[in-house]
Amino acid sequence: MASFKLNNQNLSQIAAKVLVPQYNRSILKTGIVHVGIGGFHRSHQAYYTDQLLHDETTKDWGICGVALLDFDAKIYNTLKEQDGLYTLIVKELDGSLTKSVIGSIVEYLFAPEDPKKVIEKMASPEVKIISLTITEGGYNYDEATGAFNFGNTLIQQDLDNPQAPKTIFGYLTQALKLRKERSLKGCTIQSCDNIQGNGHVAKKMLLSYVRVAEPGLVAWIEANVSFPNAMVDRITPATSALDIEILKESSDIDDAWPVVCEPFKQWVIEDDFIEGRPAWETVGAQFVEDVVPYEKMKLRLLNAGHSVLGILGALYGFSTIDEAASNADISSFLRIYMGNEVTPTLGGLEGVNLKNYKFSLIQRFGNTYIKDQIDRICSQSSAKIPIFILPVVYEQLEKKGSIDYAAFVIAAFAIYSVGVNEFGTQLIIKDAMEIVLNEKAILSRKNPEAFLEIESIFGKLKSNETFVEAYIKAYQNIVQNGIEKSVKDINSN
Ligand code: CS2
Repeated sequence: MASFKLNNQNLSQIAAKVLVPQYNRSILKTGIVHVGIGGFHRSHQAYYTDQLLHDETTKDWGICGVALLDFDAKIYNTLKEQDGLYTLIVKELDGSLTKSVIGSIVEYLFAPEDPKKVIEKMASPEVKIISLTITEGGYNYDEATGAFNFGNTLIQQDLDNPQAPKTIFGYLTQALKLRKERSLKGCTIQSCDNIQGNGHVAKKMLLSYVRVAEPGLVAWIEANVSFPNAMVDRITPATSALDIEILKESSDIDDAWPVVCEPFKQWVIEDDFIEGRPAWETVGAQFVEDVVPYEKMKLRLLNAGHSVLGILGALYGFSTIDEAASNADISSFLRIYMGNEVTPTLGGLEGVNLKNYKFSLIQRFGNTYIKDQIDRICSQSSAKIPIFILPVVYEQLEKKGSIDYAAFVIAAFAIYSVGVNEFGTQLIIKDAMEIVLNEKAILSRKNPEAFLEIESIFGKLKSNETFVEAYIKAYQNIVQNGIEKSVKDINSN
């Protein structure tokens, strides 16, 4: 049987096989502009919003998806050809697939093609929320000092050409300026990235930029724009060619870019939306007063857990997270790291059972159907490690707690950054700091401390004797005895 290209016209045929939007997409207002329409946005916020739009009374919260970077042309073109529609494929724990067509993205823009259009859309009175998944690195701060990085050439270009911005900061500044000039209301800027205090960071970075670019706008932003913090969670690996093929074979849907994800999802949000918000709580999101403990729990256990599995897994020669998680030694390492080093830093979580959370993580990491790519997890580690792992190191050093497992992971990352493991497998270093990581990793073969000299990642850690001692011990153990034996060794200490 022929397959149907996913688009509005074919939706009624597709509905015979798969759940499709049961609401009238053509009457929706665009209340949200979302920047960064990769897999995670589409398995998470766009999914929650799609669920909500099934309630007939909700008509104000369609999403306009913005592709910000040249690199995002493919996803933009796909959404354009498919009228904003895409299939979400949930890989259940028993291997079955739950598929649905998601309809909440009703408009899509490609910023490099028409920056003005994006600025106008962000300034449109019906838009109440500008949400972001721009990755950890997208917030443009120096990991060690927390300061906005004006050295970034794109930022300099935005300061020189405010009307044709390239970065999120240039876009937001122009859009908010228009809102102010036109005496329109403000809006909410909602970060959906894995950063501790993501709303606070978004605000701090935007204001740092605006203070230089448009100083007269600072007070208006402070009074008219809110920046809620949130914890976001749903494991969303990169879509493979096989996923696309299986969807076509099993459901006759020809979708150029479906999204695959795990069944679990969580969204804990601070209720601080200055111009109103969708009732996401009716479809499972939690609104809380203080999201900090939830963020810490997720970043330090799930995201750090991913980095541990990814970095160690790569040195073992694995290519997916479930392979690493099912190795008994790596899995014990992870449990001990979570129990002895992370858990002591997680106070103040009323009503959350940490033991159950950690147990469920081990299950989620082990889901053999997800096949989350180790390459995906290890990519941009220079931005992830300072958020996921180092805060635990600093807190533990302060209270004289254990840091040996964290130091081991950093040593493993130094060895990873050479670009090849002890079995001769090439490792892909996809990182904004790729060159410096590789240079320091090579120097570390003679002097392991060289890696810790990357101050924009490790700050002053190289002068902490306790940490350096644990790091060197781990580094030498891995190099001399191999990754497998050294993981066994540390686990048995
Ligand atoms: C991952 C996250 O990027 C990473 O390293 O840990 O993408 C993770 O899968 C998501 O945050 C899950 O919510």
